[in-house]
Amino acid sequence: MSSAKKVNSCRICRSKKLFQFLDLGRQPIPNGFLRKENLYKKEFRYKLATLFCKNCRLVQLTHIVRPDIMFKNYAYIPSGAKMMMNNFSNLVYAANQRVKLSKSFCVDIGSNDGSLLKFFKALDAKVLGIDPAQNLADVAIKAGIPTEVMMFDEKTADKIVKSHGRADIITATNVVAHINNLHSLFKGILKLLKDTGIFITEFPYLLDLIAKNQFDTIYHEHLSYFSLKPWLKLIEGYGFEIAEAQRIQIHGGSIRLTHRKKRLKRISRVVKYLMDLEAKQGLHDTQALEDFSKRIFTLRDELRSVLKNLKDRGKRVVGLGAPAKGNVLTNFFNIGTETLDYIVDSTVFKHGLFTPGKHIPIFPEEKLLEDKPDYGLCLAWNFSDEIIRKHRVFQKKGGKFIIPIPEVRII
Ligand code: JHZ
Ligand code: ZN
Repeated sequence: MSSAKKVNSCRICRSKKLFQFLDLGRQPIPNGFLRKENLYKKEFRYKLATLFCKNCRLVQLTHIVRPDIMFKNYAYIPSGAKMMMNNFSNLVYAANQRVKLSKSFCVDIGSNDGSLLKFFKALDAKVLGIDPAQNLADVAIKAGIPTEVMMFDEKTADKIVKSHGRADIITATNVVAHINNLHSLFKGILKLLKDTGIFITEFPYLLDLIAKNQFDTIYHEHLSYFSLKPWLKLIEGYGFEIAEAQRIQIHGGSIRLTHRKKRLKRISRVVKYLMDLEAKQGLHDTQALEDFSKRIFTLRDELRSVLKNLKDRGKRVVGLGAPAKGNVLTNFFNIGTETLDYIVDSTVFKHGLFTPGKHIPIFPEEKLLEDKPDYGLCLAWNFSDEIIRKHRVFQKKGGKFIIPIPEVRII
């Protein structure tokens, strides 16, 4: 496979009736943070645009960047945000209500630094992480979370069953959107999960993404943007049903789904309710998506004009958080070091690096208080409450926050 491949048919239903609705241009990979010595090198850029499948309604990217380019050495860890850890603890609490965790076997797909599995382990479950990023697996293993460095699919599922046996619980948080072959994923889950087992997943929910202008969640890593309608079609093909669906706050609005082997004749009331809501919001049609696209261009003009006004008045602005989504926003809105002096972020891995595309330097969060800029543009807007709380001394000393999404707000 060359470094990027064009999508010609839908990932779930194989239909070729694909409608393009938002074009974010050519962008570098979203977690492609750069070392200083590499800044002069040419960065690869890949088209970033979205398609809507008129048959099953799955929203998906027009191009797939080769996964090893994006995931072998990964800069993102969830454990830098308290909100993430609370969410994981909550997931494990809910799982424990369904399956007695003590002595059960839990496999986490996309296990990152082992943050989620630590909560399962604390309840005496046997755990195994699966992740293609060697740098993060090393961190997890050091922390006592056994981890296999691999991508999960039908073939690797066989290997895991052979060496570890079948699982009582499989989790996959913020990772199914990253997987191209969803059919191989589900074939793998069928092999690995016991008949009595449950599969829990979380992903950003398309309903929130569209309603709250979260265009910067759209990046090369996220190949699919799910609503329940296409998701249900996918899981029913593998004999699963949704035993529980819960909208959660994480990442600006996600959905947590608990699956089990199909028992009921009909879909549950909550799933039906959510699918009706999706239809009402126009997600099963193209109009709402086209309107969303237009709103993003208005948002771009608004944010650029607020920032220009501040710069004209001699104010100093920095970025708060260097998430992948921040790189989409700064690249698409064309906001670089002429506007943001630097970005502060809690992730040690990102310190001393520069953002892809705009080359904005990243520093530890302590710099904010030492340097006292006038404004902080909250690029990790999904954690804005936590970030504002953390930087209350900056605020007390006159610092202000700019929240760019869903619309520009100054606090
Ligand atoms: P955050 C993540 O994307 C990861 P990203 C992943 N790509 C995914 O699928 C989506 O979510 C849904 C920093 N921070 O989570 C830490 C502070 O500096 O929004 C992170 O670098 N101070 C798998 O990369 C960034 O912000 C703080 O107080 O778009 C947040 O990244 C807090 C709370 C965070 O992710
Ligand atoms: Zn489709």
